[in-house]
Amino acid sequence: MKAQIVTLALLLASPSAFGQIVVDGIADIGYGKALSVQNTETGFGDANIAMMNYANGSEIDGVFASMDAYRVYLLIAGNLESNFNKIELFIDSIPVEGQNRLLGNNPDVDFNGLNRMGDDGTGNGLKFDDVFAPDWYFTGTCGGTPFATYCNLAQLLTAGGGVGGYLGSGGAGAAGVLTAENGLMWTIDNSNAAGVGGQGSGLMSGVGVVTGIELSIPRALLGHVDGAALRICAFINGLNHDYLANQVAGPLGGLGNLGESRLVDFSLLTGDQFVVIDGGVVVPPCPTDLDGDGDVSGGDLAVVLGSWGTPAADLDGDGDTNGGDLAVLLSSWGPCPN
Ligand SMILES: [Ca+2]
Ligand SMILES: [Ca+2]
Ligand SMILES: [Ca+2]
Ligand SMILES: [Ca+2]
Repeated sequence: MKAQIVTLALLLASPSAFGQIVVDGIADIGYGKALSVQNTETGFGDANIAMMNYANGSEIDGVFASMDAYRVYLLIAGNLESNFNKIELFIDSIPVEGQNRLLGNNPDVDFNGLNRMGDDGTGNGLKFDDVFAPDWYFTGTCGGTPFATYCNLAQLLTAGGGVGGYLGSGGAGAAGVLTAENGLMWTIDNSNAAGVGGQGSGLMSGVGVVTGIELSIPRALLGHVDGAALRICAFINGLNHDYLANQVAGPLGGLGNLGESRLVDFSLLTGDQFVVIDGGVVVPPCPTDLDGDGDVSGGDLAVVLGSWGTPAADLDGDGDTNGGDLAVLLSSWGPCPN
């Protein structure tokens, strides 16, 4: 038994041994291959400094995503320039509801930056592809000395008027993870110096980049239920949320920067400017079988105890391993269902 625990402790040194994802700004094995790869040179500067906490350009080289019973994980590979440019994420997590075209009466977050993209009263407003109607908006930014990140989250109700607010400040890499009160976690590793170049338009591949912006968001927060589609549209925007870069996921096929935010219409641009995270199989058959031996027993208990206070055996999605995870484990004690 003692030797078994030592072996488990060694395994825990590498949480990805369980396919688990660690929020640190680096793509984990658990993500599998990228859902989307950039195909367009960035119009917002090619980052070439290779520092984790500073970048001199912005690019989205690819999108990795994964989901478990409690959380959705995202790794937006690339860079976010440390000049307070924005990463904008729109999340379509609830069928039928949401805003295909951004209204002008959404929550005032990040100096009213969300509404800067919305309808100014003349019937415009950033429009997404036809099937995409996001229900949530996340925006992140970074810069300053010392380096810091800031982020906001807002609801996108079908008729507007939802709630939203500032989530807090963080830093870079694993040490800089922001864990908000609502359970959302994010950080950035800005060390990429590869990916697409800075020609401003034209084709180039972002394949191979595995560092960037990483988030973990509780599915309950997003109102996402098993089997529902989960779609994400991500793009880079200017300082005041008023000028879109050409760095979009899915990509633009060589186009230049898109410019004025509230005039952008993704439904008129070739391809899907969103990625789809498979909502079909999200609950593993036996999520508490942490050591994979087919039942929930002492070995799994050892994993939970050995991970105490870390995210390594986070079963209830609150970002660490503690009494809640122990309760989840004990409630499923015994053989895994077939
Ligand atoms: Ca990671
Ligand atoms: Ca929706
Ligand atoms: Ca690059
Ligand atoms: Ca399109």
